[in-house]
Amino acid sequence: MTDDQLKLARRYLAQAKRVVIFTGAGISAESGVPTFRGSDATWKGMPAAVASSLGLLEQDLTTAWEWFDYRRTLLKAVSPNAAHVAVAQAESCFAEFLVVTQNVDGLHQKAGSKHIIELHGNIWRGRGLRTGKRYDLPETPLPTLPPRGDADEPIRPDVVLFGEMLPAGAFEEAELAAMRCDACLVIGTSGVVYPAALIPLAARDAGAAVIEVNPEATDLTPHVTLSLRGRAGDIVPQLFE
Ligand code: BV8
Repeated sequence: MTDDQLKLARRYLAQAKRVVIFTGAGISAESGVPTFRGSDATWKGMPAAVASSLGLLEQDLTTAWEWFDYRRTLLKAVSPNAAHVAVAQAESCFAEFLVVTQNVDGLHQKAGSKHIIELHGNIWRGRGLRTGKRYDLPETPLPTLPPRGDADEPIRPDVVLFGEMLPAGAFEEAELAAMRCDACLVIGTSGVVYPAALIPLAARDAGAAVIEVNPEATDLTPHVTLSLRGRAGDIVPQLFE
């Protein structure tokens, strides 16, 4: 990232009244959370996209929970990084400010962000298989797999698996915010997962400045206003200074 690019990005944000922050696994990388498509993205020989698939959960709920509870134990030890904190602190500086995240790690909440849409759910919650009732599951490792809810109903992770619909209304609410915003900051996503990846494109189509922060070029790079090469923890705090 050059000084001129940083100045331009800061100007776009300074002039914005309504901001959407769209995040992916990369914003949590510097907290020590493995990304999905990095070299570390396999578990028991399965790629993350298989371990996080509806097929595996339907076939073997216990193994699906072993995968999710393994990630929960990793997450228990990590904290939000400078990028999460900068995003949380920026919230009060704008008339409208919304975090739209693909992540399920809860680190935006931990950093203090208040206005968040979790497009893919949250790894710290479960959902009853029969009733759909949601349960907070803060304890990890879980005492029994799968965890049980009221009337001993089995509980599944309250996350959106590959092949599943997003939570009712979440995508639509995020898309509306993207179409209204003046600036959309895209942090740490490869832009390959749909329909989530449509959010920054909706912002661009509605005339917003779309600024990407990523050490690498991504599928979204050709569509953004400005692509800042570098790590979220280094760049994002500078954008809101
Ligand atoms: C749907 C929750 C339709 C679970 C996640 C074939 C079969 C089945 C489905 C499909 C298929 N082909 C296409 C699909 C659709 C599929 C999809 O898009 N697949 C992709 C992979 C091709 N989408 C779905 O299945 C979605 N549902 O389509 O339903 C439907 C219609 C009718 C009826 C029924 C269904 C649901 C998708 C949601 C999946 N769940 N998470 C869990 O966490 O286990 S998505 C998962 O990937 C995570 O949430 C993750 O965040 C997300 C997206 O990935 P990224 O966040 O971008 O992470 P990635 O590792 O890819 O990239 C990290 C980036 O960070 C990199 O660019 C890297 O350079 C950068 N980075 C690294 N370090 C840093 C950094 N950036 C900044 N700073 C750093 N330090």
